[in-house]
Amino acid sequence: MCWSQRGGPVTHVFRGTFIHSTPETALQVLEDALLGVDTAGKFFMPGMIDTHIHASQYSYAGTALDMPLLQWLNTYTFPVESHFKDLEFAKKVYTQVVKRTLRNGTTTACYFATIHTDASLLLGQIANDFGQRALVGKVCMDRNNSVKHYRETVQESVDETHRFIKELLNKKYPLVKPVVTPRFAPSCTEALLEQLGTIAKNNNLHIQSHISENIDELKLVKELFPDSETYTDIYHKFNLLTDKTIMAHGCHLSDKELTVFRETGTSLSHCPNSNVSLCSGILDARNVLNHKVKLGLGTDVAGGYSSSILDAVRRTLDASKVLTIQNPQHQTLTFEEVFRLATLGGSQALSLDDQIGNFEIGKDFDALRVNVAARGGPIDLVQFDHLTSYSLFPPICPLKGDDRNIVEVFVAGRKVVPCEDLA
Ligand code: XAN
Repeated sequence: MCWSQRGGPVTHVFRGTFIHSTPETALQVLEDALLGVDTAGKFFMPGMIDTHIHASQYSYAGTALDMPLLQWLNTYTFPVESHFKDLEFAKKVYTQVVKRTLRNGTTTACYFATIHTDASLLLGQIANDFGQRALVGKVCMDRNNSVKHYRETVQESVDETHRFIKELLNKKYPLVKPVVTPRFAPSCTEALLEQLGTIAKNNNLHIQSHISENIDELKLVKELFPDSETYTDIYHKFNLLTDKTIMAHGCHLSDKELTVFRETGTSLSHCPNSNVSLCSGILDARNVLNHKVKLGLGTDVAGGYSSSILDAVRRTLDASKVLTIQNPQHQTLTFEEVFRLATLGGSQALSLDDQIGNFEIGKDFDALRVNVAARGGPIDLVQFDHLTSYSLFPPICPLKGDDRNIVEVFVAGRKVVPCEDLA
């Protein structure tokens, strides 16, 4: 740690040529110099990674949380998602969600779109235009008895998935990739799951889906797939569990299933806001980590009502503390562990940790510049005057701060917040 002459730590170091005047020299040129700046209350942290978010559900985030998962899907989600065949509507919502999540410090997002290929391609284009790193999934589902016009045949789903992958890759967006997206086992027949496993394998693509979120869902899965011993076995059987697979929720996975996750390199997205908002369950994240399963955080908009990973950090701590209240032997997650889940953990969960997740040499500069005492922000100066250690700044911001404290956002070295409104 370097300290400035005024006693505060040097929090910014700029490298380059500096030109100034001194009492002795009218113009002093300092070539290839390092300038340390003492800006108390400001720091850089890695960009946050949302490992599970439904871009199409952003349109009703913060409403409609009065039902458990299966009824919620049938009543709200499927009718809303069916509207995304309208590209104007899709453009409006996808522009909002990309702008908002970037503003919230999400430098990488793993998105579910809808079954509509052109609207899903549009989401990829919008993420690229605004400079967000993104995995984008065209949703696949050939089973839906409640909203019959919102489903595909196996052949349509397979053909459109091929088209989606081909057209998105042809765009050559540097930071946007396609992800094979079977919605979840209850929405897909075995025939479709099998084909999607093959497509992902042949194209070496990421895969995303949901698993073991809610008890009624588990019962439905048993009815629909009577030959599979566990929920995990269904995906495993069709080659959908790989080291590029991310499964959301997993609240009710057994230790045996978590072992399959570890063996296959499959990761989990912890979505604590959604898990509580839809009364689905509480993931024991400590147990997941003990099983050495890769774990990241997800907002799961709109089962989760917040599109901020800072919210997911808080909810993850709360969920862990609830488990400790229920069982004092439970080893509560620490703030530091949860901070890691929001950043490096997310990058590992998406198998992007060779590129992002922290400031190790060789990685891309996906970063947030944070100002604890941002003017008009939620943290009062008087509080942080009481702090004696600069090491307390990082915790206070994720726990009390919000987007007002995130003054700049960089993705792959490009400043994307503040940004020109491209819409
Ligand atoms: N399972 C789901 N869970 C969830 O939280 N949101 C969804 O859209 C969904 N689809 C299947």
